[in-house]
Amino acid sequence: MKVGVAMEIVLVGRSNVGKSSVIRQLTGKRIPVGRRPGVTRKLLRYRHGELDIVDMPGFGYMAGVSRARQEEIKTEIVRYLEARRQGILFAIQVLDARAFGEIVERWERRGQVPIDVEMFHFLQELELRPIVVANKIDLIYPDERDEVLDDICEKLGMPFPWSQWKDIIVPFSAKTGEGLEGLVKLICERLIACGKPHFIKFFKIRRKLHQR
Ligand SMILES: Nc1nc2c(ncn2[C@@H]2O[C@H](COP(=O)(O)OP(=O)(O)OP(=O)(O)O)[C@@H](O)[C@H]2O)c(=O)[nH]1
Ligand SMILES: [Mg+2]
Repeated sequence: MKVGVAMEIVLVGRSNVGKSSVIRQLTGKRIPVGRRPGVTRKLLRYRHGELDIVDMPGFGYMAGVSRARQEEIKTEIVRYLEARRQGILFAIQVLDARAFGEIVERWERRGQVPIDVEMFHFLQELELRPIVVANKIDLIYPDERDEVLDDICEKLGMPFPWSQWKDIIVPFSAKTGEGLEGLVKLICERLIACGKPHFIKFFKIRRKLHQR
């Protein structure tokens, strides 16, 4: 790694799961979000001093984007992660907690490895220690959340209960901010583990947490 080159944290996930909204919550930056899948078509880089937060284009279905192009985007993401591996501190994989189970089952019925599951294993293979953000948790009734989170973990290859994987998965709502403390805690742990605890200053929430 050359001196002066920023390190990065990358956010990956299917289109429309809320990646850009999660970055908004974490940094307070006015980042474009949208209702239609495929708002972030190109990789967006938000620089804070020596840290880049990288908003990757979503993979999978996107409104008005051909299948071939969707495949290309997935390949570009994989190539990017491989090529930049040394500069990436860790990855954040965002899922739509409500939609995840059904989408995975649809892929499995077709005899295919679901793209999100493949991505999670790929991030682990690259030793990018992914944090899984189970986003849009506000759309799930509180008494159903444990079951949904158990199911997500199982589908990602981590046996239930989900509570034993709290160093990997965090329920979150980029809409209400619920779970923000849990997510920031995991980011802090990852930053400490890679010797960059001072980077936490780039997250707006740090100030909020400290004010409490
Ligand atoms: N209810 C709810 N809606 C959310 C949440 N997070 C994001 N959304 C909504 O989901 C939609 C997509 O959000 P984005 O942040 O643009 O998603 P993205 O993953 O960046 O999407 P692409 O750029 O298309 O890949 C927007 O309408 C958001 O307002 C959440 O936690 N709860
Ligand atoms: Mg986006």
